[in-house]
Amino acid sequence: MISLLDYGAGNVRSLRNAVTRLGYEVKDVRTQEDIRGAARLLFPGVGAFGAAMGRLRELGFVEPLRDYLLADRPFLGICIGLQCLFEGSDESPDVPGLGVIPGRIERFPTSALSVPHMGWNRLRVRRESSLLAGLERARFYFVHSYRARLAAAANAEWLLAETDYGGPFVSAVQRGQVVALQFHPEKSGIVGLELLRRFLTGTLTLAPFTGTRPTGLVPEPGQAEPPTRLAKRVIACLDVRSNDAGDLVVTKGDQYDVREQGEVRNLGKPVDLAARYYREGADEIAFLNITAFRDFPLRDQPMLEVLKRTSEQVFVPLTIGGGIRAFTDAGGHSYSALDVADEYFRSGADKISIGSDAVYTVERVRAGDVDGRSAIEQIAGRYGNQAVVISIDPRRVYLASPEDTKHSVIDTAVPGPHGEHWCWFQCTVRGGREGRDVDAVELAQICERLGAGEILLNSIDRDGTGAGFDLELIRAVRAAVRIPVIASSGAGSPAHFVEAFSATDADAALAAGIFHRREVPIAQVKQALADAGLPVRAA
Ligand code: 1PR
Repeated sequence: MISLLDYGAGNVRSLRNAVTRLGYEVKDVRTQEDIRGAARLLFPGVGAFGAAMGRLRELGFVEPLRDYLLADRPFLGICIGLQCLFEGSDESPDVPGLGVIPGRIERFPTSALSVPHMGWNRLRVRRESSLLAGLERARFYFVHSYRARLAAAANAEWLLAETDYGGPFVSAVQRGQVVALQFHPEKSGIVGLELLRRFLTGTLTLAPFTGTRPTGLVPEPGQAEPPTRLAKRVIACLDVRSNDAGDLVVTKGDQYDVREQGEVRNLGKPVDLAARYYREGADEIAFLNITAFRDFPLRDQPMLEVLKRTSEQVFVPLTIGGGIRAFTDAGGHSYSALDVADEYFRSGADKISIGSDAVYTVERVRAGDVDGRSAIEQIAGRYGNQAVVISIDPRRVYLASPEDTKHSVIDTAVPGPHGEHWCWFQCTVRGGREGRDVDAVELAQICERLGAGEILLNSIDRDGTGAGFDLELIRAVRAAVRIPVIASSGAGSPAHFVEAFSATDADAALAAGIFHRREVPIAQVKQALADAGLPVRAA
């Protein structure tokens, strides 16, 4: 029996699923007594530092939790669950942390880095621990905008592992049976499950802290290890919709047209395909409910069921998009975009993606209609920025002269039908059916300002063509924002992934058709990236 400290701030379904998968039962902590009586306590902090600490305080959990930690009883904190152990965080400067570990949590500098630090990175293990033995070379999934810095004298005795991202930060701490991780073992595939299993099963061993030198903080001369590098992510995307027989299928369009001789293309069953991509080494899986703009997703029970079943067997991040917007049903009952997102998170999503509604929001912002209640702000406020992806569906609009538009224009090497070499990237809504007067660069910038954590950058021109990613589009958007950008649409070969990562600063690349049709295995893409010297998580 494992006690789970879920204080209701966000989605911890992934962790529940992982623990259940390992054969343990989860008991929710509801009272102070539950903390005092726990045999093993899991604390997957979610959301913002201030909200997490505020909730612990409201529930009267701070003192029992401190007592539990100081008594060296088995504890595993994850992400914010690590940060809360420190004295405080710049994320919520007036809110004290649990103060068990000396030091403060600071934001990553955004000047030269994509923030959040999102994706698969390595650890430099600084002390021998049975928790990490043999996993020293493994990659784990991180997603966070704040981090604990190493502070030699103050917290060296806690340091278990460090990771580099714009300099070193604390990625794991341990003292006796108390462990906390900045990364998410429940989203780190097989190695993450193995790490969780070690915590759940035995008594952890840890080499003693000698105190002679702050372990690992200052490498001995000549012993400096190379910095760890964040891997470029490879994402498999499943466009899902009902076919004409009413079955939910994975489909795939050519430039967003998913019908072939009048029929919706059927490329497989969503849960089976997602599970296959997980086994084959996809770093993330995305589902896009592509006809959700017509229907109300909360009534789409089969889609929610697909999510639930997928999250029980896929232990890498799961993104769901489609239909995230406010809605009033036939009975006059109104639902907010947050209500829809809540249901997606409850069903197993780690991130949600917003398409059409983001375009309408940007139009409103531009018109000065700003009330702080956009879907992006509401969902990021509740689940954190990293949980909000903006899916952009742009199409090239060619111009004879850059003066012909007020939008961000590029001088393109891919000329238009009449030899035009100027173009802008027009955002569309409703699955590419309708162009709007917003360009992709402006959309990305405004959404970032509102709190989006990542951009999924499709291209209607390249979708399903196998002609390679639209590098000019990726460069234009990447240069305009600090949040991670996923290159999408047009992958036809492993070389296209290498090109996307070598010729642009994309953080991740996504493909659909080549994976569904088994033309290129994910492992082959990873191998090509590794051969090109790019950091990847082995498939
Ligand atoms: O507008 O919030 O309801 O979200 C709808 C979502 O569904 C959006 O994210 C939109 O991109 C997606 N969508 C809508 N219609 C289609 C369609 O294809 N008819 N799919 C669609 C978009 C694009 C990619 C695709 C890549 C890679 N799919 O995600 O997977 O282009 O394909 P490739 O590797 O085969 O080239 P809302």
